[in-house]
Amino acid sequence: MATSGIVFVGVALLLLASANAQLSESFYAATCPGGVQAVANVVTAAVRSDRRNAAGLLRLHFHDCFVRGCDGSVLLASTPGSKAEKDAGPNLSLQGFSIIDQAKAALEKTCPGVFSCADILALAARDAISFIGGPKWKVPLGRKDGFVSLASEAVTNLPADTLNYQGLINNFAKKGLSESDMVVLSGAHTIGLTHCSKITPRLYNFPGSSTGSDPYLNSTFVVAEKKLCPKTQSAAGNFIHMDGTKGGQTFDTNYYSNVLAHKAIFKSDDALISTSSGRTKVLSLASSQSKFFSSFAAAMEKMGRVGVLTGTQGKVRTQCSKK
Ligand code: HEM
Ligand SMILES: *[C@@H]1O[C@H](CO)[C@@H](O)[C@H](O)[C@H]1NC(C)=O
Ligand SMILES: CC(=O)N[C@H]1CO[C@H](CO)[C@@H](O)[C@@H]1O
Repeated sequence: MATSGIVFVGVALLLLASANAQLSESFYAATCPGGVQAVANVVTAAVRSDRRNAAGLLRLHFHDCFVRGCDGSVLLASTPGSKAEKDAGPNLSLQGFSIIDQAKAALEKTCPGVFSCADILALAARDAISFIGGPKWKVPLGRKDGFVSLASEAVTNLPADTLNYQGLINNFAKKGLSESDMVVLSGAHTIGLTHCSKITPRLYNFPGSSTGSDPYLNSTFVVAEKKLCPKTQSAAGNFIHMDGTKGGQTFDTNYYSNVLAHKAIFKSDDALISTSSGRTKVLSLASSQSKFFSSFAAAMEKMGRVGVLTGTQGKVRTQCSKK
């Protein structure tokens, strides 16, 4: 029993290692030479016309990789009787599907049936972030697309914004990502939007608070967020920047400064400085943009390898939303 378990783990590790070895930056050099550039063209045009798209594309790749690996399954539409990842609670606010569809349509014209949706997602995140002045990372290619997309798996695999430090570590560890990767990748929240409903419970009627707001939060920040998110029911769906002190337009270390100043939105952001290990990492990232950029680039390349399908393990979809 124990021996077969060890053999099984050994074989699984070998399979993982060989899947990794099969990804390569030049994967499409012969089969779709202009493909990588074609994706970049579509993505940069979309981000130039609306900078918000950068956040949408980055989050799309993250959600893809955390549910069944980076296999494009986040793009699949629900089918009768089966609710897909994109229709799960945590995913309802995902953005950028139409940009991926546009890139895919361009690729299907020049090299039909060759370029996977999972690879488009990985490239799109990289191209979008580098276009807005963030770091640029390598994107080895050759991912295949999966066939399965289940809303229930999105709920169980994506980290909840209520997790504490150990909960976040455990969630990332299930994807083979380290504590450091987790702290570094959380820095993605330097851009992008969230809903007022995510912070209003901390602004009004906070349990046990004499002022009504969460005493952990900086009081100047509370005043500013209350203006953006009034107590009314209708304001719950209003959008606010996750980086509420610098406008959330630039990819920089300001997320970590917010966390240190108690000006971040989620409990999971606060959690990063709730242990001495996390606090040390946050202080270091907050103090050096070049350190943040190089660490983020390395962690994104690592995230892009999570659970990838290669070779005959999956297929290349011709339409990213359809099996
Ligand atoms: C550490 C655990 C994480 C938690 C708990 C978390 C949670 C969230 C939540 C709750 C939102 C707002 C959703 C909404 O209001 O509709 C959000 C947005 C976002 N997240 Fe995360 N996230 C995490 C990690 C990541 C990672 C690793 C990345 C990318 C590498 C990422 C990228 C983003 C981006 C870019 C947005 C904004 C999307 C937009 O503006 O359209 N997040 N996240
Ligand atoms: C809260 O933030 C303001 C600036 O926005 C700062 O002046 C103040 O010192 C902060 N409060 C605390 C308790 O750190
Ligand atoms: C807009 C929306 O439906 N948001 C949901 C996102 O997911 C969380 C659970 O992770 C729900 O509580 C929100 O209602």
